[in-house]
Amino acid sequence: MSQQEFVWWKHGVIYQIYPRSYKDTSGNGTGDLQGVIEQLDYIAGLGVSAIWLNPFFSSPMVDFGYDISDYYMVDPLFGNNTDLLVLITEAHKRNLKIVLDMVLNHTSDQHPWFTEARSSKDNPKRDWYVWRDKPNNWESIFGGSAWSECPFTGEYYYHAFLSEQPDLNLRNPEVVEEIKNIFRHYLEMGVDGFRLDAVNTYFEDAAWRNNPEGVNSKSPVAGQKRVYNYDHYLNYALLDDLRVVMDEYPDRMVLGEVAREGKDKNAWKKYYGSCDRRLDLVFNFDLLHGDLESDRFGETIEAWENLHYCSWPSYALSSHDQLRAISRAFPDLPDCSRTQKAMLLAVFLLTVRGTPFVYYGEELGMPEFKDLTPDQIQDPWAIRNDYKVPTRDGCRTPMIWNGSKYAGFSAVPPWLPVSKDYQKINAEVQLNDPRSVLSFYRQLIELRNQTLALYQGELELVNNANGLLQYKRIHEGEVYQITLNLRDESAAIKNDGEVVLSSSDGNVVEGYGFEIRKL
Ligand code: ISL
Repeated sequence: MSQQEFVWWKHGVIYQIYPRSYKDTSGNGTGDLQGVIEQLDYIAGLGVSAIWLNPFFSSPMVDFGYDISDYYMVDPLFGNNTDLLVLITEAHKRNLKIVLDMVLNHTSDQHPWFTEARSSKDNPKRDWYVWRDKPNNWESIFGGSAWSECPFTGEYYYHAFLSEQPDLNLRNPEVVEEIKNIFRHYLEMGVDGFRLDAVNTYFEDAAWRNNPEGVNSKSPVAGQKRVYNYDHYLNYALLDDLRVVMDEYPDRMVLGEVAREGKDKNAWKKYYGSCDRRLDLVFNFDLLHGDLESDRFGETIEAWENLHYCSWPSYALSSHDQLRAISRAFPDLPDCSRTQKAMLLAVFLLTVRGTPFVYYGEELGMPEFKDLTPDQIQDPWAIRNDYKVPTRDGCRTPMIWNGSKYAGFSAVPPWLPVSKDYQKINAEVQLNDPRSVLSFYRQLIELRNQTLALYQGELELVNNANGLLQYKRIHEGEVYQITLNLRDESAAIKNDGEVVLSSSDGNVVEGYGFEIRKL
């Protein structure tokens, strides 16, 4: 592979780790940074290029780290600042980049900035947050009003998420300066990039206009169309400003989460900016929600291929916020092994044009934990909405390392239960089985890393009808054809070229089978 042509965040695979659930070395039932360090050889063995870690900074953990109370400190639950330095150094030794999750929309209500700000109207930190003397009709994404009354001053502060997550006032230049300091602090330390949380919620309408009520939301707890507190034009300006800081350092990447799906990609375009790279990547929700009906894969490809050529696509099928793909895919699939389903999803994710995100455990075909009991549920979103929304805990259960008690994740009962079938589906078993999902991921990522057409080539959609998805990846004279049979019926396909990877022998791709062919 020519290193010059291989841009890590574009062509490599990004592996997402929810540190709380990866590996517990301290014996408290939650994962930690030492646990990630211990598993770096395993991660490097996958062939991925980078690790994105969900937040591990000081936090009261009301939203499991998305409520930060000190941006400069690792929370003791996860270790200490030295562990982070070791993690960066050890990852780099293995050619792995490190991407940190930066929550800039809000802090914890326990952050000293907020405890100061709320203490009085004339506190110097007052203007670091968003205040108003009376609420408007904006709803929190997590349910209820987006405004909470401050007991000390009688004013209301705005929170797009939980009341414990007050929104920062990003119109205040002092706040932006501080964010730049945080960025530089970690960039100096050697961090390779940031995943910016919820970038579409950064700014709100300055006139506080009410949102139109009750339309167009799939959420059972937040029904209004967020016209005045989403996608504000200042969001883009802030991202441009932060880009300047990123560019002070070579080869760094900035990825923004935009929790949206759909064919209209105009909103995404703005987050990418022009070819000046506002955001390098936008983490979208196209294939993260709902059932994965066969047409959605091809339709999603089409939509992304129609976007401006500078907007490099990204694809994720699973994350820490949504049901794991293996459990969402093809719900009425008859009698077909989970192993092959997981491989089929992997072929899509790892051969489509764009940056693939692999969520920890996905490489094992790790399922969603579906029937958590109310006393096991930890997710504040689910709990505060009386379990009317699907809990996000089911996709956050511990990594399944081996068949020992607690799946080798921890020596003590973990913060969430381990998958019921962990004795069959776990990393150790699969490392020793050449036909396992894990072996398949390793093989496929290696193929991808070595094949310009697969990691960088143009994409040409050949077929997207009746559950048969075919596309070509083309780089100069090199052409690969990918076939995904997303239905329960065999498909005869043309047998030109040479089969590189296939679920079956011969010229028929069986139901839910796949094939990669070099033409
Ligand atoms: O989790 C969701 C409901 O399914 C999403 O809509 C989520 O609110 C959105 O993706 C923003 O998520 C991010 O910020 C949240 C945090 O709870 C999520 O874990 C994080 O990914 C607040 O910081």
